[in-house]
Amino acid sequence: MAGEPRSDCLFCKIVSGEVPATVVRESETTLAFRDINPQAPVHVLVIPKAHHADAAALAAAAPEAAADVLREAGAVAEQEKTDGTGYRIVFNTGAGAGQTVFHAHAHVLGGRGLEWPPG
Ligand code: IU
Repeated sequence: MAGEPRSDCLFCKIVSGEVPATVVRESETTLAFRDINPQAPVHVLVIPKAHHADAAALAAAAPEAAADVLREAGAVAEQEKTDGTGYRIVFNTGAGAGQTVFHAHAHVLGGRGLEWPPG
C-alpha cells in the first residue's frame, strides 16, 4: 500500500534505523542524510519517511509530504551554506534517468559549479 514501509527498500531501512546513514536534518515527515557516493562537496538526499516509489508518486499520493521534501531540501542547502554558489535539487525518475533506489528522494547538490545540461 502507498506509504507503507517496504522490507526490500534500502531507504525504508534507513528511516527505521536498520541501515545507518549520516543524518543532517529530520522533520516529522522527512529525513535528510549524506549520499554515500557524493557527486559534489554538498550531496544530501532528502526523502519522505513514508515509502513512495518516486517523486511523481509521492506528489500524487501525499502532496503535503512532497512539499515537505522541497522545503527541507532548501533548508539543507541553507544549512550546508551553498548560498554563495547556488545549488541543484534533482529527482531522478525512472531507471533511464538514473534512478537506482525506488523510494522518492531529492538530491541536493552544491558546493561547486554545476553544468547544464546534466549528463
Ligand atoms: P538515484 O537517483 O536513485 O540514483 O539515487 C540513489 C542515491 O542513493 C545514489 O546517489 C547513491 O549513492 C545513494 N545511496 C546512498 O546514499 N546510500 C546507500 O546505501 C545506497 C545508495 I545502495
